[in-house]
Amino acid sequence: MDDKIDRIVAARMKLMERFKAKAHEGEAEGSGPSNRHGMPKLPVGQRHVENWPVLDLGIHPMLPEKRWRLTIDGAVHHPVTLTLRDFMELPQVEDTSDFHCVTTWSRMDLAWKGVRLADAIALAELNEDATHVMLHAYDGYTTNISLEEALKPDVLLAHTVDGAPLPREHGGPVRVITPQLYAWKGAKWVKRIELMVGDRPGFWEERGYSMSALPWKNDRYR
Ligand SMILES: Nc1nc2c(c(=O)[nH]1)N[C@H]1C(S)=C(S)[C@@H](COP(=O)(O)O)O[C@H]1N2
Ligand SMILES: [Mo]
Repeated sequence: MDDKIDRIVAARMKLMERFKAKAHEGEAEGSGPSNRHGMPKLPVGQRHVENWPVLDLGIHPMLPEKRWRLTIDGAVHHPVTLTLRDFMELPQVEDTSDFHCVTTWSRMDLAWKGVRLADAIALAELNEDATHVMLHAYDGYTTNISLEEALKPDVLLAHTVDGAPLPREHGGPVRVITPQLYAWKGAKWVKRIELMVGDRPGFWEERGYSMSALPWKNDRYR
């Protein structure tokens, strides 16, 4: 199993070195018509895919409803742990958004249903000095997001996509999506939302990926 992760990491590091070897001076934004935020629908350095690739560390945890829990803790006044039933009773929203992977594919117009990450965080009443969020997942994955990005209304804890329950390989029963950041910031099989005072790198960020991950700035690595 560790061998498999090592191979995945090595492939990603090779991609990172290739990207860094090229000049990206002055590059920004992207191409095509604008999205709803006034940014080009296809960010710089990305290409469209019609399929939806599965990208992760090769571990797809089995999470029966009985075992699934979501904890919101860290720099909060009231840490909470939700069952799947508690979670499904939170306000539900629907939103169609795009998905940009740092390995250069973009999958457009996925129709999501779920709970706003902002609403889940509000349940725990975050401390005034909280600045970042660490997402922890059931496969051991972690990723960090600034609170400003995490609270955007299209950042969802998603359980449904294109009208069907989110498949296990895409992070079901519940994953995070971050349509305005590269998709590695959206933890599949999310387990814990840790509010932080200050920033700290997650799995890929420790290995050289960007802390901020802004697709329209070609902000992939650091
Ligand atoms: N738990 C977990 N979440 C994860 C990952 C992972 O390895 N584990 N990979 C990230 C990466 S790099 C991408 S591009 C997207 C891929 O989501 P998909 O497999 O549904 O396309 O999930 C992100 N979230
Ligand atoms: Mo990715």
